[in-house]
Amino acid sequence: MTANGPPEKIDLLIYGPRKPTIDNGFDEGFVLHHCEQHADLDRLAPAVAGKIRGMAVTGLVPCGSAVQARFPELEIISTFGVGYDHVDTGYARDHDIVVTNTPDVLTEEVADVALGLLIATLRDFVRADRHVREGSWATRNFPLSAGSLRDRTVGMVGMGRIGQAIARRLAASRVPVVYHSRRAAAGVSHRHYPNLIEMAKEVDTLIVITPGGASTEKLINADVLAALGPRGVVVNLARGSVVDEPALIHALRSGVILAAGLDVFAHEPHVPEELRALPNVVLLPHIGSASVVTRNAMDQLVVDNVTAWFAGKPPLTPVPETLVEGR
Ligand code: 8YV
Repeated sequence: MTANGPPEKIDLLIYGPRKPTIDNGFDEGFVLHHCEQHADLDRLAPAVAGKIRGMAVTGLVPCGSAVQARFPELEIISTFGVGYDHVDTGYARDHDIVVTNTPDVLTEEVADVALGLLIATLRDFVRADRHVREGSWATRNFPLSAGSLRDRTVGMVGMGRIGQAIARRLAASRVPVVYHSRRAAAGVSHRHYPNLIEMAKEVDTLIVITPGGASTEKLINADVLAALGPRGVVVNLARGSVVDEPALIHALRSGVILAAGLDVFAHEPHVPEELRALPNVVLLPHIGSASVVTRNAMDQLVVDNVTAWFAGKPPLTPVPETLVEGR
């Protein structure tokens, strides 16, 4: 409350692509400022930057220490998406900035897409669709697919909430599942491999659903792909950074592995021409969570985290690195 007047409004920066669902989610207690891209931050007047207390990050825009340091009054970064490798949580923690993300509301959606992408890759759905559209079916049957889900063992790389939701779907499809992660996941009965190469040797399919960032950079490298072998299939819904993309392209081209289904890329939205030219890949434009219903739920959670914080309540979904009790 100001000395003699109405309550002071809270200045928020909406950083990333414009989203009406997020803008409209904030009531008149907030003043919204927008920067759609990193370069737009330079256009913010210093007087405005000095007042920003909250940031709603609406996409995978970089939010490192230099970005956060522009806003000395920043208290909360509420980012869209479950992954937050674009946010420097170490800097945030050291400067008492709470970071929130949008877990849970996208879990089942992304798991659905993982299974769909795996089957589309194994059973050649994209080329089969083209076969029908081109009118080729009347003259020749579509060839039998080299791949099938029936004779596979899946090694999950990552067994968090989405990994477990994927594993449930695979179990329902009677596909054996094992997993690699740094530590065994609590309450998960699938076999845990602390060593990724050891797991890759034992399975023929990897589904990558581990957080991005420095600790998982190029985890899926040439050695892992070689261990997976010529029946190998890689499905990646995590971050492009987790896969050594040139090594993957080489492995797909030379028969080191069979095929890949990719929803994420190292330099998305740019996808290398070598990858786009390969027949044994299914390429999606990072749509794991991209349905109207799920994206609306994620937008709402971005808003709800900020609103809770400035109402003096604990944020709903803080990331573990910056866990706080409230203001
Ligand atoms: C979003 C994601 O597509 O949740 C994530 O980590 O990668 C996706 O759901 C991403 O946040 C893009 O804005």
